[in-house]
Amino acid sequence: MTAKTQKVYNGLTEHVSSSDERDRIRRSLYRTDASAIGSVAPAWREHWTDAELLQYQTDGYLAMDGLLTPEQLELAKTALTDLAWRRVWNEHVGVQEEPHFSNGGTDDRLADPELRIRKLWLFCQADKRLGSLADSPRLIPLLEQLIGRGPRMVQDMALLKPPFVGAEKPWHQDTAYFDYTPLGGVIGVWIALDEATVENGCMQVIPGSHLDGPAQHYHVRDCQLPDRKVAVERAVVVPLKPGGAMFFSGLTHHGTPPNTSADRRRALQFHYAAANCSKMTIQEHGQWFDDGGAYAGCRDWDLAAGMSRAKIAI
Ligand SMILES: O=C(O)CCC(=O)C(=O)O
Repeated sequence: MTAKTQKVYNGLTEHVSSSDERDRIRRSLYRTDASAIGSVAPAWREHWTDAELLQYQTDGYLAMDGLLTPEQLELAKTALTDLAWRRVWNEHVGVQEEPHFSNGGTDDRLADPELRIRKLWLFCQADKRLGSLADSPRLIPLLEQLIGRGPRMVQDMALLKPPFVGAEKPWHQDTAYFDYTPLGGVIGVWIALDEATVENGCMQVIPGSHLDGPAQHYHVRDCQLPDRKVAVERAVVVPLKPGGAMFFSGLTHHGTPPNTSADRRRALQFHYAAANCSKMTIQEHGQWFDDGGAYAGCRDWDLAAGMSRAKIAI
């Protein structure tokens, strides 16, 4: 008898929702009403104000339009197209097709191969144009006000949520995926390259959720917070203009709804760890993300012998 090898979750969802499920997700797990719009500073400034810094502490996120200059914005979009067509590449770059397509789905409206990509990652070494955005002098001082001097970039990715078929990224905390401690030292910077709207799947966050600390994550449609634990009534949407950015704590609950619109929604996302952060083991991670002794984080690829994965009872 041959042993069945089980594919280990690698941080990429393969789930494809039916259109009914997409509708249910949009309606029941995300906000669409204008009363739930988060605040966004209207233009780039070198520093956050004291009031904004206080807001970051209480809400766990801050947003600002205009982080990228129009030139940087064009350069970022061109660089992603070059990656999508592998005109720029190295062996470390990762690419994930939108699960709709990798599971055999088709869509005649999306003939351009770039519109079939969900995610690219680890490209900053291969493409210095993108690398220079991650340590841009327009970004770093804003970041340092939030996590102190000398942050290290620990992840670079682009999320390209295609039109019509772009799947949800379910609600989660990024620290469920990272192995840096202290958890509060990890911060994400999500930069819109197209206008990010409620319709095409802009970021949604639960203000203040970072203050509750790490929460259990399970495999449902992705590694995520259980749907019934999402405080949708407290959620706010964070629409951004092209070049706008959201800075958010690695403990902030966030997600993006499916893209059912005709517009694509490209974004860059860089994560940084504060200078005092260090790596932790999977066992230490499992102490934060624990469900009665079973592992309830998202680092399945690290799971050690003897550790079991927590299962959700729906
Ligand atoms: O851009 C998106 O759709 C979601 C990004 C995100 O939250 C993540 O990759 O952790």
